[in-house]
Amino acid sequence: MAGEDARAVVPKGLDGAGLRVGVVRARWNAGIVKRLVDGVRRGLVAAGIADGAVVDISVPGSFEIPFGAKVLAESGQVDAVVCVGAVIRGETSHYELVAGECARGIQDVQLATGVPVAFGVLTTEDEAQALARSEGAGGHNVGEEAALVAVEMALHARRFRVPSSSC
Ligand code: DLZ
Repeated sequence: MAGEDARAVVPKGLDGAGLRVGVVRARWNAGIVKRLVDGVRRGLVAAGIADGAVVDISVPGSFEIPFGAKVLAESGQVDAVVCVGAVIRGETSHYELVAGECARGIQDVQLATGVPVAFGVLTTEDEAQALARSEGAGGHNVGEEAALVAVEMALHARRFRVPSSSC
């Protein structure tokens, strides 16, 4: 079983000042998603990104998250997108479809647009697991982790992007 050290260590001094970030959140499992959104805000603030640099949209469910991310990524208004949602396994085959298409779609959007899109979507067996991965300050919160991933990847993109004036 993987322990705490299985998770990515956040690079020291991650500084997102000047970056603009879009957040896409699903309205299914709204209570869990609210906890993830709170985590996203904590992560962005920790990386030096103020609320004014964040644009937030909601979509019906996690299946719609990739489309929301695409709209934001193509808007030219954000340097990275953070996606949050919660897909909780029930008695339905929808779980595989919704979770799988959400993950695939998010990867497609970031590779197609060149705008990093972080996967802060919980895919869990039950609500207890979802609660354990969306904790408050100091606890484990996948939204907070995704916010820091978005900042890190946006900094990589900014560092290696060819300035348009040199084309
Ligand atoms: C349909 C559905 C189901 C069964 N479960 C979830 C879920 O656990 N989490 C979630 O975010 N969305 C779920 N949805 C809704 C789909 O994401 C989508 O909104 C609808 O199928 C309409 O396209």
